[in-house]
Amino acid sequence: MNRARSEALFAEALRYLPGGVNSPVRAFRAVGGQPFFVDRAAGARVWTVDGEELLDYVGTWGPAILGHAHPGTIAAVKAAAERGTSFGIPNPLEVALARRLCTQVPGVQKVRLCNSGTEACMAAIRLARGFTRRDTIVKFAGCYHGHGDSLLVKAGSGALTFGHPDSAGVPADFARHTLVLPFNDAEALRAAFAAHGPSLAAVILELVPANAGLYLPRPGFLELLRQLCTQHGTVLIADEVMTGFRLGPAGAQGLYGLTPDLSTFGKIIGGGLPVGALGGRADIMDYLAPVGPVYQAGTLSGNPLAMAAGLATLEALENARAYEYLETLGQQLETGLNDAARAAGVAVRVQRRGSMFCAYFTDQPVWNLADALRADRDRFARFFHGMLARGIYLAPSQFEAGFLSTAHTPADIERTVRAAAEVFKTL
Ligand code: KE4
Repeated sequence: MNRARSEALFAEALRYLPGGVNSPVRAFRAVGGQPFFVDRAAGARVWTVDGEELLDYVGTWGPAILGHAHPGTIAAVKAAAERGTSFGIPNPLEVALARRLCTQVPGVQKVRLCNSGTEACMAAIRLARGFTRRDTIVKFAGCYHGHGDSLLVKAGSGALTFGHPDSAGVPADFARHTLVLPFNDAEALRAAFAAHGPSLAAVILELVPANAGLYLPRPGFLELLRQLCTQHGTVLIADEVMTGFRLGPAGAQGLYGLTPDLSTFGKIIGGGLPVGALGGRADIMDYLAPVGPVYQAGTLSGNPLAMAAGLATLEALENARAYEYLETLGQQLETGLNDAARAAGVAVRVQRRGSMFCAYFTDQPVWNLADALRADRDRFARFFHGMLARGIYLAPSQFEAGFLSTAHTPADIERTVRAAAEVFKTL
């Protein structure tokens, strides 16, 4: 495929943007080669500036659950834009989206809207610390909660030692307030609460971790976490930026029957426009300024365009049998890929929840980051490029999830499985 236009654009981008991108994963560093540039997108497809049509399983990293340029979303954004693009004044659309989030997610009594998942997770940590007057937080290795300093922390040397910065520029003093545990490790969780329970402000997690591929909570793990947080007065924060309204009308917490104290959202609730949200127990949320002492603010928070796009998306999800359809497509893709890999004699495990999936190049189940790191990244990279050459765009990293939309069809899945069967034979 001749990607001369993308290559020229990337050369120019490198002059003005670090790595030529505005978010690292887009640079294809994990799979090699250069990124293509998109011209437009519609439904389950994107078209590159070189005229290539690609079947898209990234879906702008989650927001495009209805497919790209969904007519209802576009119409809503156009109508809102005619009335002004930003006010910085309370507007009816932000109340409407807040009402919908509080209505659809039982544990959410109040929300604060912001402009990214990172903002929402940063604010959730600050709010939990302000509410409990404690400093220490717990996160799990492999879970990503945006690029806030307290959360760019990797595990310390021992399972119970405090974290170290996972990025340059994060002071060690910040990281030492973060304890990083292995996901799905009940003993480590019990030990952490036994050792630090009274000083733990919050535990934050993805209920279905999908930033190291995709793995699932072991039976009982979430229930244990809920019980320990309640017992110690620790705020349980469910980061549903990716899973919120992706895995069901009440997100992953609805699926697993978990009631967190706070939840964060993003992606789908903005219909592809910049958005984030923090929500949960009213007694905690009312610690936020201007009511309480925990400061959080944003020029574009509650922006009418993002609100209109998010409302249109959530309304479309509510009126269609969307989640049943997405589950059917997901089963077809998971079965098809696993069967094709087995037939080719290639060690691949497709792990999935609903319309989120990951093809790990390993023959062992993946329950945490350590398991995920055993996957064969080089083989994944060759698979990625083999599929791209066949017009199928997967997430450009073994440690990302793929996303289905209601715009994908069973014929798209059949085509994808046929292409994978060909590529598996070349690996
Ligand atoms: P944003 O700040 O990117 O809106 O959200 C951060 C975030 C928080 N929590 C979870 C569970 C997330 O998945 C994310 C962002 N997800 C990545 C995909 N792995 C966004 C893609 C990117 O960083 O370019």
